[in-house]
Amino acid sequence: MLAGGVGGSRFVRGVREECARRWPDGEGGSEASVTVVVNTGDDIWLAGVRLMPDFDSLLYSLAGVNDAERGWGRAGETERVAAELREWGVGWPWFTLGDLDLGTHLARTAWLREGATVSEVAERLQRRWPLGVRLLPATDTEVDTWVDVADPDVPEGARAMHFQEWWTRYRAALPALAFRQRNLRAAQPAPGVVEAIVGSDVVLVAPSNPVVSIGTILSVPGIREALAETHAPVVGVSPIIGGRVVRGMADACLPVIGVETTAEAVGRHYGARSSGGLLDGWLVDEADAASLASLASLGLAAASVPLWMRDLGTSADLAGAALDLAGRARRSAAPGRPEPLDRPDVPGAT
Ligand code: FO1
Repeated sequence: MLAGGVGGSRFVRGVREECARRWPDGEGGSEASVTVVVNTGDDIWLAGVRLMPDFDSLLYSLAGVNDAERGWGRAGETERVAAELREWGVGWPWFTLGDLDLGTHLARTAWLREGATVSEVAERLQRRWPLGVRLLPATDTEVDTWVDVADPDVPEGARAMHFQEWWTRYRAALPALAFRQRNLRAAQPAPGVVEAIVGSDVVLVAPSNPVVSIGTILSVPGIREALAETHAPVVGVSPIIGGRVVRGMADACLPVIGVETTAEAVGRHYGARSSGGLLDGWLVDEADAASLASLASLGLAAASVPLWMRDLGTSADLAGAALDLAGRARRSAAPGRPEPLDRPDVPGAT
């Protein structure tokens, strides 16, 4: 799977649950093995420590120690150190580093300082809890996303700030001109990423931010190529329902790359693999069923199902619908081949 943090977590938990339903009794509750390629564009050095917000959101959520209400950080968090840091004027006053969460950042930073790579650190962090899935950072290179925002007070008319400042301080309300990932040219997929994509049976694209989460993963040189190469069907889930963002602020990001905030426009933006794009299948909400014919005409296997992930059950149902659509996409690519992933009915399928 390709995933960002907050939007990705629920879907990844749903996939883990659905795999345990379909292929029970393996390690971590299921015989299926799930690898998640995680966005690292939101990562940042702050107050002397390395933060990996999307990775941590997935880690905490899969471990069941996340703050589900806020969508980030640890449950039962306290903020004593954050209060001290504010007194010292270290870090950002609008950005809270919880005490338990800081433990993770300190451990990560210590290991990085000792010479471990980002993916080695990610592996060590995952050893603490039985997650049932493997999390891989998209790249070991620091590709932090920066945002160009219009600023009439500077001679250039624009200034750059880290994505986290734009997102948390300004709640994405400052008009963005462009998103740029640092060091992209030097970046390579982290060890295991290409192998996971090329060697998998199904690739799922989570309903995460198409620009700053999925877009960043795809911009790491080598990842798009792996997705083009894989024999697995690639199926995405729309993060937009009825013209509205499900979670997060993707509606502030999509216009920056000239994409409308609709499920159909995001599907078009990703494009059909048969014509050089990313996807074989695209899952939209029932509210967007009117776009199915037009999506099918692009060469996408498209289906509409309820996309709202209200709880683990609805998240698992959505994961099941994505796997079913993958089965359909695979069958149309290789007719007659037996399909182990299927359940008989995909409601709303065209
Ligand atoms: N989001 C906020 O809106 N305010 C915060 O103070 C904040 C702190 C924070 C600390 C660690 C961490 O891993 C994530 C944190 N987030 C915070 C969430 C994060 O900024 C974004 O939601 C994601 O990067 C976008 O997916």
